[in-house]
Amino acid sequence: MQEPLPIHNNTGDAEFMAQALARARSVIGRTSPRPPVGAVVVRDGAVVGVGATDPPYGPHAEVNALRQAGELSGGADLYVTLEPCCVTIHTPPCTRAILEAGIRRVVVATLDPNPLVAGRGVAQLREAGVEITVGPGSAEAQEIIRPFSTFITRHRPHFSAKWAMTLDGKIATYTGDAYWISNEASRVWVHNFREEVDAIIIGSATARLDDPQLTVRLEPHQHWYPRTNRPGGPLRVVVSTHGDLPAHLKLLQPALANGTCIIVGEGAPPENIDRLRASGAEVMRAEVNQEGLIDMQTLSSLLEEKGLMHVLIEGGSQLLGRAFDQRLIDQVAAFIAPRLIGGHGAPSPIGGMGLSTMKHALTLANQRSQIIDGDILIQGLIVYK
Ligand code: AOF
Ligand code: ZN
Repeated sequence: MQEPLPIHNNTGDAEFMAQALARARSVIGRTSPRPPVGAVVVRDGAVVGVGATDPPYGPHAEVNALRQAGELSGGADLYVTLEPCCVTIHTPPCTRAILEAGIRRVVVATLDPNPLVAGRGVAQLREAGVEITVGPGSAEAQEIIRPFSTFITRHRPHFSAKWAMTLDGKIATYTGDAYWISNEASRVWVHNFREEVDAIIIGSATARLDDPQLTVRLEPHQHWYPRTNRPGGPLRVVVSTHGDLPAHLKLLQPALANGTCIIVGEGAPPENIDRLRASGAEVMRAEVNQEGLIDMQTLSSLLEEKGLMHVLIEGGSQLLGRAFDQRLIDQVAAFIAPRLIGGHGAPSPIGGMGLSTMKHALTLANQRSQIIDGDILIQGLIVYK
């Protein structure tokens, strides 16, 4: 009599993938320029190994999970939030590690948008006789790697824009006061978002008026979920064509200058550059356009060269306007606070040239709206036509 085929119960796929996704989330903002990935090794219905992508250029998620599982990997199932890689870029291919460990089945949430992998990873494993399932948790997995997808396919960072405006559409009063528009709970939301990005960028007017710190300030209980530690937080970037930022700014004090990068125009006076460097900040020069402003495409390339996958533009109106005009904003998080201030001199979130007709107005995909303690938060991906 032939031995009956083993019955594999795959109903746990969603549950185990959820664990892998939680691992991936814990390293968002810590892996650039590589995607944050999570992996879980399951044997006889029990988790025997977990792993996430290390900071560059340590092991990938799969290798960390397989190492933890050790001998127990033989015949086990692997849940991974991104298709295992099959090429050596900085680390050996995960497909090889999976085959060497004797994994029986691999459950993948989504394929790798990297053109060097893009389906070849799962094809290689399938050919070697590994059972493959693609799909559980795909929506969440794609959301987690969205900045990486933009970065690897468009060769530029994924730009998110965040602003808080009053009910009458202003981001500051006519005198420039903006403390505070949104409420405290909304600001906690912003700090959680900052936790996930690689850099925060602002224009020089915002740097002067708001004198922000651009750091992540969260009490332990305010975190959305557990994250691995990230010394230094996101890189702070200020765009200042002339490099003439006042020396008293918080960003230029010893505690913050290290980890702050000032992007100046190629014609910025050398004494300004020297002064900024003396504060401890990094200074980079960028081309300027015909209007004498730093060219946004050059700016984007500089940030890409620094390996920054996700850059959050926190204003102001001018910088967001120029990014919008150049079709660089990929995603928005806009807070609308139930406050009114009026004034034709009070700025709105996006300046720049703008669009001439409503017919051309850009819309949002994956739109999400929520109320945070009375403020309204609208999020979405910008659809360019
Ligand atoms: C995986 N697991 O955890 C990650 C993957 O420069 P390297 O050698 O680290 O390779 C980076 C590429 O590997 C990256 O572009 C993406 O295609 C993939 N990332 N793959 O199997 C992981 N982070
Ligand atoms: Zn890999």
